[in-house]
Amino acid sequence: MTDTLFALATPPGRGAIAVIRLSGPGVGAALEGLGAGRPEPRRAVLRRLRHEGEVLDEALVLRFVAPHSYTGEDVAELHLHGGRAVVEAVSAALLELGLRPAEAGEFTRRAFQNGRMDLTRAEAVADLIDAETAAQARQALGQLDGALARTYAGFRAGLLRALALVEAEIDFPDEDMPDQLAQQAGPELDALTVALDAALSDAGRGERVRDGYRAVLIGETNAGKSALFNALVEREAAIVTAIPGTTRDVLDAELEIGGYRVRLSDTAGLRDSDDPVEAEGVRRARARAEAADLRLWVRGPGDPAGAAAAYVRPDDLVVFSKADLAATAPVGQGFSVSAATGEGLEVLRAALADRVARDLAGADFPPVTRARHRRRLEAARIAVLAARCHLADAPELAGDDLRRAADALAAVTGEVGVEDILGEVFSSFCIGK
Ligand SMILES: Nc1nc2c(ncn2[C@@H]2O[C@H](COP(=O)(O)OP(=O)(O)O)[C@@H](O)[C@H]2O)c(=O)[nH]1
Ligand SMILES: [Mg+2]
Repeated sequence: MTDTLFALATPPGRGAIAVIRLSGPGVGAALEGLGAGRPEPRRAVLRRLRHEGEVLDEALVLRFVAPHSYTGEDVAELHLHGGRAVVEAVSAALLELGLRPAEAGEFTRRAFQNGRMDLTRAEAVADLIDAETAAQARQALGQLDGALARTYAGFRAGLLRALALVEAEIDFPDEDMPDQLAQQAGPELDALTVALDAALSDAGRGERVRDGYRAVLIGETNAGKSALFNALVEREAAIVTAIPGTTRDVLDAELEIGGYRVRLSDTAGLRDSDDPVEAEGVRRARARAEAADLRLWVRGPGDPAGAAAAYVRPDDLVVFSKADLAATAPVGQGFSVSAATGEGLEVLRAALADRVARDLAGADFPPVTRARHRRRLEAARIAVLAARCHLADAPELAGDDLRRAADALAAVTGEVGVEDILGEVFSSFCIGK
């Protein structure tokens, strides 16, 4: 039998209100045990909560009756006065009444298990709670609304139509229409491949919105990268000295630019070094330059094109640093900035915001927000391509391929293969959700 859970749903510590949430078959009994009776569902009522003769708090009590609740079970919310002592006392009373403290994500996990939401919506709940920028929240809300689940359901519907044709062919192989199957199921699979490609080729847009867009500063030693990094992140995060090779480790900082989350990295100047520590720093700098979504090539006055040039792509930003020192205007396209005086920084920030918005803003598909989704989409795509090859000559194999593809997509929303993915999905939740 399922047990009954409780958890503090609001942040721990002192506050105006603290909400403890209860879920499970024992909620009604627990409310009675606290002297709150069984309030009418969905009506906020003020109740004096007591335990063993002691008054614990005067609280607003809200009751939901299964299945019409967040978890699909009986649920209650106790809106307490937000002091530690009150929360402790009520928690202790609930423990004595036989309730169990919830683990991270357990409420939402029950909501999923009771069919209140699919896995993509459960993940959207976690993303919305974690959202720090407007774009992250927008994306999570879109996913919560079921946009992702509907897209994947559409893919699956196409697969099942193709599968029905294949199975008809297997069941009635002697019908005298040799090419019919390939003719009918072929276009369906081709359309599906195009759709899966489009969903996959969004260049990690959804993951970037969620986890941060990766921008990296690269250039020669002493180009002024660390000084610019500090100016952009508005604190003395990196050490700046006149000694070439000061920066070794990659330094990361999170920025919010134009409503998007950006992870900016400062790196070691790219040069060959006999110092094994610096050489390792340069190796890491090169790896980051390769992997980033955008490189800012920082060039000091008179810096040669140097090693960084090899990593710069046509769309990257070129930044001419130390504008306060430069005797003559730099040659070529780029942004002139001075970390020392702040000159040009706003223009550079605006250009960065434009770039991030251009790379991350809308596309036709609801974005793939997690590596978990991407892996399944890729598996589905491979299986569909295999089915396409087998369609004409080996319908049994094509049928197997299509079932594999359908299962891969169903795993995204949690309709099959559920047990092994639940831990992956719910481990990142906070307690009380
Ligand atoms: N005048 C001036 N000096 C700068 C500016 N930015 C950096 N520097 C100096 O250039 C040197 C190297 O700077 P740093 O940021 O450590 O370069 P990095 O090796 O590319 O990280 C230091 O002596 C800084 O004080 C700037 O905007 N103006
Ligand atoms: Mg540096």
